[in-house]
Amino acid sequence: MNEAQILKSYEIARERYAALGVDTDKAVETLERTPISLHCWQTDDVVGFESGQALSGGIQTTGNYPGRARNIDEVRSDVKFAKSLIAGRHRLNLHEIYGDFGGKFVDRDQCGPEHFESWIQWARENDMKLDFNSTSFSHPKSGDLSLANPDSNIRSFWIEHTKRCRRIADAMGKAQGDPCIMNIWVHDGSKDLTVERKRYRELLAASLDEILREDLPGMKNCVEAKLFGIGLESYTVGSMDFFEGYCATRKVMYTLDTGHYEPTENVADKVSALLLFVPELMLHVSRPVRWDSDHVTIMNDPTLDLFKEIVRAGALERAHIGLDYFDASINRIGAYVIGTRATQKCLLSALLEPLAKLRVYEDSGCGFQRLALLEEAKTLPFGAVFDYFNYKNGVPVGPEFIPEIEKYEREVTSKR
Ligand code: RNT
Ligand code: ZN
Repeated sequence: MNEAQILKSYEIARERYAALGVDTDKAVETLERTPISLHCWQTDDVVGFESGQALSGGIQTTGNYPGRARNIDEVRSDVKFAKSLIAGRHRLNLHEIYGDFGGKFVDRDQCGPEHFESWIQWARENDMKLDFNSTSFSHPKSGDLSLANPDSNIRSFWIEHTKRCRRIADAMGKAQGDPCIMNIWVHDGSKDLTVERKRYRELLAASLDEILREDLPGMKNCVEAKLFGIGLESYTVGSMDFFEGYCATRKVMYTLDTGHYEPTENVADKVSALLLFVPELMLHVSRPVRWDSDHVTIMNDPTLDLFKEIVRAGALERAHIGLDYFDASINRIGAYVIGTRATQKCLLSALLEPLAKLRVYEDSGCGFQRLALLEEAKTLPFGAVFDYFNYKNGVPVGPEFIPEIEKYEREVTSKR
């Protein structure tokens, strides 16, 4: 598409939306200033730089497409390249195992802000802010239980790790002048029947209370609920009910991973209910296929509905957008870019909903009119607005990013 076509299509789209009371310029501006936290782990199949331990903790990547990032320089290069194909200013979400350990083995109870100095500097140079995650999987002490382990030695090890991670996040937040959001996800659960459901949950709550005790104003905490893990199918300590209660009583941000619910559950419906009782949401936008398979995010109905619910709830400021998928079966940078652009498409589509008019219909009991407009909104010239957004921000429009990724593969990732 050439410039004239993009602008002409956008002009027409702007008028079509304006006729329904929607300001497309405003929607584009909102999209531009809404950061997406890019998950560094899409570049290397969640391996990190600690010791190359096999992925454990109930999560799994499938596929072995060539070109995985093998070290800190390759991860940085891939993130930087992916970012160049995505409009807007974004954040980078790091896990503890991605520290700059300088070739030395640094155990999880030894990590500190010094291992993330170079990331803080790199992020500043590349105009990104950092988010963070403690890492309790892929370690000899991970087992089936970490923060909920009845063995106080193992439990203390993970409490110490998570406390240190909070201090790292605090240092990041202070350095970037904006709170670093740190996610705590633990895989704790049981493969087979357990008669100690309550006991493990008591332990998890107590461990978290201890971890969160230190006042660290440079960071914000979020905790992630889950349905089940591979090899941990019968019981998950940190279930949705557990974390809903925990977040509501402790006033902690809830991490809503779209792959962590029953396959027929409506994840979008949770937004308004949770936001009445928890302070904020962290989203892990993913795509479950039959299970928590972490397929690449696409513009599908569940994701569109999720963002519509956030916009309808007026909750864009209280819902932080992060990605969480790991596909190793296709070009990983391609997967990164498809998923991030798809997330932006879903948010834009939500921002372009003729909400004021729909609400008037709803308030006056006009059920047919409301359904008709919801249907018609689906075929409005959304694509022209998304193309304009990318054009305006100097990134490839439409499928133009495909050859760019092919070139990077030829020149960089295929040589690894
Ligand atoms: C696992 C959780 C968690 C991880 C990342 C790597 O089921 O979704 O968020 O995917 O921390
Ligand atoms: Zn997640």
